[in-house]
Amino acid sequence: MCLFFRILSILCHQKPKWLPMKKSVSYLLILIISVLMIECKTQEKKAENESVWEVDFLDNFETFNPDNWQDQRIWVNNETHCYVPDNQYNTREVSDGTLKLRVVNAGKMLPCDNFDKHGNQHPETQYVAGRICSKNRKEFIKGKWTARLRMHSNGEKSMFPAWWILGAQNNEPPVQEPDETVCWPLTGSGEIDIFEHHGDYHHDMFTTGAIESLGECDKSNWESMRRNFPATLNEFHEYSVEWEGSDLVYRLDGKEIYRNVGQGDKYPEPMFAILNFAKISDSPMEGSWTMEVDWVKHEKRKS
Ligand SMILES: [Ca+2]
Ligand SMILES: [Ca+2]
Repeated sequence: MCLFFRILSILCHQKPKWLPMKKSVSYLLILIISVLMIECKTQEKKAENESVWEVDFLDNFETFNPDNWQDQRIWVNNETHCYVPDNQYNTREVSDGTLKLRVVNAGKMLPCDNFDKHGNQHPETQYVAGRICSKNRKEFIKGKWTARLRMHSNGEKSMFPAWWILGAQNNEPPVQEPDETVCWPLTGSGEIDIFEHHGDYHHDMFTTGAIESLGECDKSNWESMRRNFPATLNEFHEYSVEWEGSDLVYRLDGKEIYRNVGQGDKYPEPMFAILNFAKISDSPMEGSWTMEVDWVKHEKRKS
């Protein structure tokens, strides 16, 4: 039974000698009951969550675990940075229980081995960045994906960090298995963005929602199902998406903020997770930008 009922029961059967005024006792009781009711509700919510979901993947980032993640070198969106592997230039640091993904100004022009989907090689650049994916490591059909993360700064021009999931048959690098042949954003290569921050337009704001496929390679509507929401980006928050019936439900710290009604069944494929920090436009930057991730989790519904 909830703690609330136990304490209330004790209070109702004991006369408090240290409070002579009947009125004061009433006020105190009301206050205590209110606090306990909130506590009771929180406990019930937690119990409800535990009865619905079962964790089948959790990475707390105590180390960089190659069974869960691989570096992803790819050139998309005409971005000016180069993704580099193995924490080069401190772009993918794991320390003190968190992952730090960074964009870093290396201070000199560097060659880049990133290729776009048409086989074009990225030109030399002074900007390097971190990007990891769970492709061919941890892939799940539906369920619930959550990450706890924060930015070290936000709202600066060209910042483009993201936490998102992508269909496992996506045909972009790295292609490691024969069935990775489906072009973005068709089914098998669908995209759901859980957290994305565009520093050119937003301050303390993030975007969440699915990308609508228009049924052809590279044809999408990225506005129809995505929305912007306020959040204190330099504090840790939990950002999640889950399949509920045929809906996709988006939560900030467990509270529903948005829903793609009837869209869940359009993403029936196994999906993998991506965490990356991109630099989306030509605006210059100095030093480094950091996105810090405490953990990533996938849960499945208990049958
Ligand atoms: Ca695969
Ligand atoms: Ca952690």
